Amino acid sequence: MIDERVITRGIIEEGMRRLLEYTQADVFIAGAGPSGLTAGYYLAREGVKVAIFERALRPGGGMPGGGMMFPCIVVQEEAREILEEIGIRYREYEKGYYIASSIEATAKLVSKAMDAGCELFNLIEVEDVVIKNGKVEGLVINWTSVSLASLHIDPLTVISKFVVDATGHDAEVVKVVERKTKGKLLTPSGKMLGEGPMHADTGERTIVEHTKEAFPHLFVCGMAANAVFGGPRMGPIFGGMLLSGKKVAGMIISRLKEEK
Ligand code: 48F
Repeated sequence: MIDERVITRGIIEEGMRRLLEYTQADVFIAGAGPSGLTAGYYLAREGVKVAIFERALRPGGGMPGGGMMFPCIVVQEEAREILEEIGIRYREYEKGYYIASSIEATAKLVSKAMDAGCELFNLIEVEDVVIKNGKVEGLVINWTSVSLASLHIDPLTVISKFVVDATGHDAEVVKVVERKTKGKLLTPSGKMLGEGPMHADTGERTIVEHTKEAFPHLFVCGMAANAVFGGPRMGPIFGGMLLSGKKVAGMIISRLKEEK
């Protein structure tokens, strides 16, 4: 006989155990879109203790929706090796343009990241950061349902050595830091420079260049990088997102070694 009480106890105990395990980590990533998932994979692969907090019910951000709901993504030559590494099948559409299923790409990024040891919490959103000693030292999190229902309920705090803002177009974590530090970001003006209109070629290039530290110990990757350091959007070409996630992981791995 299946005992409902065991199911209930198992779910509550295991869910709590997982969250308790991540009250402290090396790296927390806000957002489980393509760039955050790629960053999580490359960090976890090197033994870094990392978790992603995702506001939505399902991970993937803008990836599963492909382009205007056609379930396909385009990836350019520079990022083909990441498709290979993650095991995403693709075909060459025109020279240097590869097409993959947006659903398969999302599923395999999630699977690879979690297999490598990256923990993923859905339905939790990042609403603020901890700043101590002039640097970001953690995240302030709450259940997504709390803000959806406009409930006045205090959040909880988790502590990490580094944070990655992978929240996409809105760069939500950097935005809150900009506001609370009154414009002390590591951008030329100290403020967010904002995203520009569509230009796929420039956007794909700048997104990788702009993948860097936006405030001490707070990095940006993916579309958030162009929103913070100023660059155009690029639509459903995803090479830049994958390359940006890989780049931010490499930068943080170096810093973790330097600051040991
Ligand atoms: O938007 P998203 O997919 O970000 P990305 O990795 O990729 C961008 C592309 O999908 C696309 C594009 C391609 O050319 O431009 O837009 O940069 O994923 C961001 C994820 O972050 C979650 C959000 O639900 C989404 O899954 N998110 C946003 N704000 C928060 C958050 C927050 N405050 N806390 C937790 N998750």
